[in-house]
Amino acid sequence: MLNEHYPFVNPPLPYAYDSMEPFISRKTMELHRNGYLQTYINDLNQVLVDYPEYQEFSLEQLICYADNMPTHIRSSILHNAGGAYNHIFYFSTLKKNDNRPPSGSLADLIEWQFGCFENFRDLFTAAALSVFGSGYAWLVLDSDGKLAFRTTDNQGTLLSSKDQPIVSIDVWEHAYYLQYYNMRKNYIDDWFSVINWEQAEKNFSGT
Ligand code: MN3
Repeated sequence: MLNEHYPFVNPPLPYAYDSMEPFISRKTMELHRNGYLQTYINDLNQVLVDYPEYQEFSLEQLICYADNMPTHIRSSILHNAGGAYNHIFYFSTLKKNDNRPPSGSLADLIEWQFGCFENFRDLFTAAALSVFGSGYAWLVLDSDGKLAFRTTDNQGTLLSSKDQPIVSIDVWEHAYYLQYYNMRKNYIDDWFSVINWEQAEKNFSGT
């Protein structure tokens, strides 16, 4: 994502739209990428048309620099660049995992900190349920080298923190409503079957 700049383009999903069936439906994935993410990208480009001084900025740079921008575009930049950044990250950490827990160094730290995967899963679920309204729940590596759960509201990101994101779950209603209606818990439960643990391990180890 770092080298991308204006005009931003919606990257293709790294898998087919139906790859997460039955846990996340094809229709949900299509609407999510082609509707919601596309709109964030279109709206971000629209704001940047009149600001050539920001057209070489990456999504990360736009988000981190937004506080120094003119006040009338600040919230729009944060919302739309954050929306693009958060969705690309969320989509990148989806892959059917056949309900196999993670392996490798991330799994070792989960076991050391949480005792067992089920305990970790319960706490992650609670974090995702705790988002009031729209937002995301994140598993991160914090600045002390420990795993932690974070939540962000709306299209807020963790870029201004020292946390290193490992995986995220989008808990905006649009991420699940077509399939799960108001039952966020059922969506979260099923999302554990589509966490891309290989990508999580890469994000964890910084490779
Ligand atoms: Mn979303």
